[in-house]
Formats: sequence, C-alpha cells, structure tokens
Amino acid sequence: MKNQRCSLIVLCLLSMGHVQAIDAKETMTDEQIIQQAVQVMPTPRQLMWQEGEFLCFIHFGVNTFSGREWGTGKEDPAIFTPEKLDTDQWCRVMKAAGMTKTILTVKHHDGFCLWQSRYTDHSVASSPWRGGKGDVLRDMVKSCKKYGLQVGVYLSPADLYQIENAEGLYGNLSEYSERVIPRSVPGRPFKDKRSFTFRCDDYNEYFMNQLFELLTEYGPIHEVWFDGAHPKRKGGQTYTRPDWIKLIRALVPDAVISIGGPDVRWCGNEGGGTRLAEWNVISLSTTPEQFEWRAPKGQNLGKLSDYRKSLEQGGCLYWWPAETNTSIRHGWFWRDEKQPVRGTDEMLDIWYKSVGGNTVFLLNVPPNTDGLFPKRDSQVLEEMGTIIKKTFTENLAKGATAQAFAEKGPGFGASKSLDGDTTTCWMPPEGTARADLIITLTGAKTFNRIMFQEQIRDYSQRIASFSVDAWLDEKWQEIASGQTVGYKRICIIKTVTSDRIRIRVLDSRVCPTISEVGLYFGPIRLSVPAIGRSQDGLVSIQCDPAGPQIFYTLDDSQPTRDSLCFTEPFSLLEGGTVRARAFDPKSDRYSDIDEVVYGPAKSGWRVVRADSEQFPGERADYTIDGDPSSIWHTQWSGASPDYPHEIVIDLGKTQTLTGFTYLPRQRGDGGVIGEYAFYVSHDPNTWKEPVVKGQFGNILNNPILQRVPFKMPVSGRYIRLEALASCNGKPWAGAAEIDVITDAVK
Ligand code: FUL
Repeated sequence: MKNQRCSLIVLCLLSMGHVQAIDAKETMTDEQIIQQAVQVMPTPRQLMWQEGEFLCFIHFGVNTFSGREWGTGKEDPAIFTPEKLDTDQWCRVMKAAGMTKTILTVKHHDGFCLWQSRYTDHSVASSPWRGGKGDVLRDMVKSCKKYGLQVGVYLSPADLYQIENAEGLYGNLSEYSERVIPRSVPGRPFKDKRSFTFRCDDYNEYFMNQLFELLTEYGPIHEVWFDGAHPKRKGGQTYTRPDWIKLIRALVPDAVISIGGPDVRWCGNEGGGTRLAEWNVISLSTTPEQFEWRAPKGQNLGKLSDYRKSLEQGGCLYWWPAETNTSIRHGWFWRDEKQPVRGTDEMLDIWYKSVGGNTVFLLNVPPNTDGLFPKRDSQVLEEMGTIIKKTFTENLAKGATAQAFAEKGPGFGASKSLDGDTTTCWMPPEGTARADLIITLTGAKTFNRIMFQEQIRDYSQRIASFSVDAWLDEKWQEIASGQTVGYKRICIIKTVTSDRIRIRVLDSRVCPTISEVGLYFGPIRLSVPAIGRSQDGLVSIQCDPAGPQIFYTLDDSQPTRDSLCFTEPFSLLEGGTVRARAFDPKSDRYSDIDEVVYGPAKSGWRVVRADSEQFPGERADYTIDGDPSSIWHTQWSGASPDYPHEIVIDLGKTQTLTGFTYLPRQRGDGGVIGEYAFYVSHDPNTWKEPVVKGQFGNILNNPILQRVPFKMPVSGRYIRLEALASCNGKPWAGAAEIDVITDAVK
C-alpha cells in the first residue's frame, strides 16, 4: 500500500477473487481513490451479462387481457386465454433481432403466476387455457433452448393478489420464524432435494418458495429481475432481500440479480434514455451487505466527489453496471393495435446509445391476447436485426495496423487493439492519462460507425473523455468525441472516406486500455417527419433536414407513395389519426412512420376554473394549448393546497364523448396525478356521478399518454377532471394536456 493513510482499506473479495467492493474508513487523496476505483472489476456473471448486449423483456399476463398497465390483483384467472401461444415465434423474432436472452414477467404486480406454482391457485392452473395445464414459462424455456437463447425471470415483489384476497400473505402481520424452503406440498415433490432454512414471515416464505420452483425446475436461469415499483403496500410488509439473494446464489450461481439486486442497476428511466458518461464503478452509501439496491438517478455516477463522500461515510465503491429498459410499445403490456409501436430508427437509436454506451439493452416486446408477438413489433425487430447484422459483419479495420507512442511494455502493444481478442489490450504506462492510438487501414475505406472497447475484465473502467480524428485532406480532422467507453462505445459519425483514424484519450483514470477497435459502414436512414397541429386545427408535417417527399394518411392505413402527398398545412378540426413518412425517390427509401392521434381541435375551448394554479409559469390553461412542454401545476410556492384538486374545461359546444386522455408532464414528477375521477356535464356548476374513476398505472416511471375510454358515450359541453391522489405523495396535481376522445378518434 503506497500511503500509510489508507492502511485501513478493506478489500472485499467476492466471487472468484474479483474485487467488487472496496471499503475505506479513512481520508484518501483523489489519486488514492482513483487507484482504488480501477481495482473494482466485474464478476464473471456480470461480464457474461454485459456481453449479452441485447435482451428481450416480455410483459405478459392478465394485464394483456384487461388492457391495464398495472393490474388490481382481483382479476379472474379465466381471462387469461392465449389460445395461439407460440413461444417459438417469440424466439424466432428475438433471434432475428440479435437478442441473446429473454426475461418473462412470470408474476407481475397483480400476482397472477404464469407457471404451475405449488403455492397459489392464482395462476395458469385456474385458467381455462389448455384446461388449466398450461405453463408459459415451460413453453418459453423449451423454445429458448431450441433457439439458443438464455432465460431470465421477473418476479414482482409487489403482489396485489396477496394483498387483496382474504387469505393473502402480503402484509398479513405473520410471525417471523424459522422456515424451510421449499415447503413441501403433498403430491408435488421436488426433484432437487436441497433445502434451506431462513427466518422469515409468510410472504417472504411464499416468495422464496416460488424462487425455488423457478430456479430449480426450468433449466438454467441467467437473470432474476426484481422490480422496485409498488402500486400498493400493506401491513408494513418488508422483504428479507439478503436471504432471497443467498437463495439465488446457491441455486443459480451464474445468474445476475437485476434492478433490486447486487449485479445490475436500473438505468433510471423507462423511456430508453441513456447517459453520456456511464460509469460502472459506483459509490454505494453503505456496505454491499447493508445496501438496499436502489439505483441513483444522477447524470454522472462516477464523480470523484461522490466516491469520496461514500467512502468517508462508510460506503464503498462497487461494480454496478446499468441495464437500459424500455418498451417497443407505449406501455409495458399489449393493449390493442391502436397502441403506438415505436419505429425501427428510434429503436436502433436506443440500441446504439445503450449497447454502444456501456449498458445492456433490455427491450420489452409484449405478446398480444393470442400469445403472439404482434406483426408490427416483429417487423421492427427483424428490421433492426438485419440492419445491425449488415452493419457489423464487415470490420473495415480488419488487417489494419495500430501504432501508439506509449506502450506499457510487452503484452500491451498497440496491435492488441486489433487482434480480435477482448481479453488483450493496448495500455500505455501507468500515469499516462492522455494517449493516442493510430489505426492505419489497408487502404481508403468509407465508414460511419466507430466502435472501441476497454478491457474491463482485468483493468476496470478508466477512460473519461476521448475524441477520434480521421486523416482527411492531408490533416487530422475530428470526427467524434465522447466521455466514457467501458465495455463498448459506438460512435455514429458522418460518412467519411479515409485510410487512418486516431483515437485520442483525453482523460483517463491511471492510464487507459483499449481492447478492440472496429470501423463499420451502416445504412443511412431517412429521418422521420414530425407531425404538429396548431390550436386552430391546422396540421403541418416537416422533415429535418427538409427535402424528401412526405406521404400521409388519415384513415388508419400505413402511408406509401400512393397516399396523400403533403404540400401545405391542412385542417383537422374534428381530430383523427395522422400517419406520415418521408420518401426519397432517388434511393427508393422510406423513413419510419410518425403517428399522432388528435382529438377535436381545442380552438373554442376555455378553462372555466382550476382550484389552484402556480401563476404565471404553470397556468391551468396550459392543459389545452396543444403544447406538451407547457404544464398546469397546482400552487407549489408558499402554501400548497392539498388533494383533491380539480380543473373544469368548457369545450365550446356540446359533444358526444367516448373517453378522455391525460398527458402528464414529460419531465419531473411533481403534480403527476395517480387517482382520478372524470365528469361530463351540460352545466359547469352541476355534476352528477363521475363517468369514470380510476388509477393511472405506472405513470410516474413511464409518463405516456393515458387513454381512458368510457363504458358508454356521454354528451356534454363541460368536462371536469378531479385529481384524487398524487403518485409521489406530494399535495400537487397538474397536467401537460387534457383531451377528449370522440367518435372521430376512436
Ligand atoms: C415498472 C413496473 O411497474 C412496470 O409495470 C414494468 O414492469 C417496468 C419494467 O417496471 O416499474
């Protein structure tokens, strides 16, 4: 140890000798902290997970049949009837997309189990599907084996069925006592004869019994996913998470425990957002044993000041890499074929930023009520896979030579960055925080993607800032720059033709490593046109950059070059669905489709009253200005009036309404409504019973447009949204936009 002051540093050696957490109790210099940070390495299971790169999430269950994002726990198992379930079809599509693993929601927050559990009837066993003998996990595991995919399970700690039913175990205030896992069930013995004793209550026992079933009876499981979300809690229920972890480690030592667990961190959002600086060495505020595995949400989690703070307060440095999770649809569960499906370009963009930004991409593809991946979703995935494959098959740096002015010595030469082996690397001498690596190609090549990797297995993550130059017009010209690299960085650049590139590491911990470099050419795609409508109902469609032709439809069909051609803004007063895509006749290429569903234009609308507003920045009439970025927020400065809140809107004329939509603020969570009642009337001062009352499921993490259909059409001129409860416990309500659904927009 170089310095006496850090003599109390304790290295926690976890699995197979990899240092995963470093704990320091005394003040260290910046240099010493960094020296310690680069000794934090991934465990073999974390490395295997990272190399999986692109995974499939499958949200499937009773919500698929009820159209809800969060179930209630009171669903009748009889609604679960995926008569055409074909998990081979799922796997074919996943394979074509280039995915390597799939994680199924074997139990979501509603508590309905997709496998034949011994410990509850609230499962496929009580559904008429396959006479109660079906097992979705069993089918999926079989197909995954056939197609060479790994399997993961999502088991929700939140369980509304166990909360809501009279015999429910969640929060039943049962005694803690020694319990044997698995609890034996007459007539259903386990082949795996191991058993474990834990001190726990009824719900934790139930949860671990189910983990035992899942992890011993379905072949190798490679990821166990614990969601942090909780629609409801009861009885002060707590979790014996350290024992869950012990059980998982004993049963499936190769599996990572994700999100609410020690191996993989939640990326912090559900929209596919990624960070510019994604560090894998994160400071925990406590020791790993005490940590509750809630991921921080900041933009840069590798800040020295954060490391210092944690270390000084008894925390540690820990390898905790991020998983970027989002859904291909607006919502985690399949709802209907009106539910927007995100296009290939948007999904590829997230793929580049997540896989090429040092995270793993977990993309949700929800099967429909038949039990199949829908056609449009499958098309996007297949297209993604084809493009990724086409782009990355030929490495244009093949046969190139690498040169560096600084090399640590034998075994760390520049050529190691081109040897096709990610376990070897170029490394300059220790203390060289800035260093260049020049790659000379076998001739001039045309490329628009640059890929490079650090050797994280043995040297951790080090590069903090870089730029890349190409030799163009007899001089070096910068073509890319960025912050962290880690497992993999992919830069998308303007197409260039050159015979040389130079990677300049501008800042690095101790000294950088580069294990592999690749140059590729990917197809250039047309940008998706943006559809917008003014308050008086005029629709405009624009491409950026302008130039390509734009075709659109208003009749629910997919636009082609035979559809309407956009030349000037058109009126859409009554509302409808606008779909548009760009087309380039020269290359005969289409862009992805943009789709917007409009209600009636809000030109004659007026806010009659709101019980409170934050004046002047977050006024009530911002709910009807057609601009999702301006919001109504109840007063938060000074006194904050409490729930319930209300807003009353005059639609200008009597209309027949079939539902309403609520768009929460798109950034931040203050004022997002959790529970609502919605009224329609002919008089702004007289209201009968609410037309509809309910909860917006998962709206905080996933602030998508909430569509609430009415059971029957209702006519009226005034609408009233009553906010009954907040989702973050604060007394505020608010909205970005409130809209109505009429027959013109079903
Ligand atoms: C969230 C859940 O509440 C959603 O329903 C979904 O499962 C997502 C992956 O995590 O927090």
